[in-house]
Amino acid sequence: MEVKVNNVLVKLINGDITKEKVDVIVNAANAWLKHGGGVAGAILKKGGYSIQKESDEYVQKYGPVNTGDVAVTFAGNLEAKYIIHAVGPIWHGGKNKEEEKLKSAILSALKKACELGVKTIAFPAISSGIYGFPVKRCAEIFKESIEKFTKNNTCLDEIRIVNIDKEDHEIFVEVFSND
Ligand code: AR6
Repeated sequence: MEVKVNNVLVKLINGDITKEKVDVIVNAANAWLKHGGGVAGAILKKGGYSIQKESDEYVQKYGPVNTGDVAVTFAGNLEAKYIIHAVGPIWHGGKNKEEEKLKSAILSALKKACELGVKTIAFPAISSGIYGFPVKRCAEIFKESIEKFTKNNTCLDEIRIVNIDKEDHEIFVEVFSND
């Protein structure tokens, strides 16, 4: 599915994010950039150990990444130029500012992509897997964040949201179809 949000093309894709041909792939990371399962595990498996090595060096130098913030590494063997590691919140029932923190993670990744001077970016549904964030609410927050960001966007041409899970992907399609 494709929609134009302000001046940016937004594509929702059912598939493996590591196969996307984009300038930046966003990782659904944890604070210590220890890439375990889910998207992070897939990125490491295909991108190679250099991504973990660079991540470890980052944490050694700057400390753990705050929830809602991002860190950048190169993308190893992946076709992308960079990985933006975005740390989403763990869902604790919604009373721990999880929504605000997810929005911050998305907006921080978009802003960082502009600083890197890239044109295309692919996001996973940050926090909605191992971190337990409700998928529909996650999709709504993605939509709100992209609408907000693209009002003043002068750098990105295309934003993709890629999910390997068909049902989760369909929830995103439904949310982005509603005005
Ligand atoms: N391509 C696209 N989407 C995927 C893929 C893939 N290869 N694999 C999973 N998904 P998750 P989180 C979807 O768990 O909740 C890791 O251990 C999945 O269906 O990757 O933010 C990290 O190191 C779900 O909708 O991210 C952290 O510790 C979405 O991606 C922790 O998990 C996000 O699922 C982060 O958990």
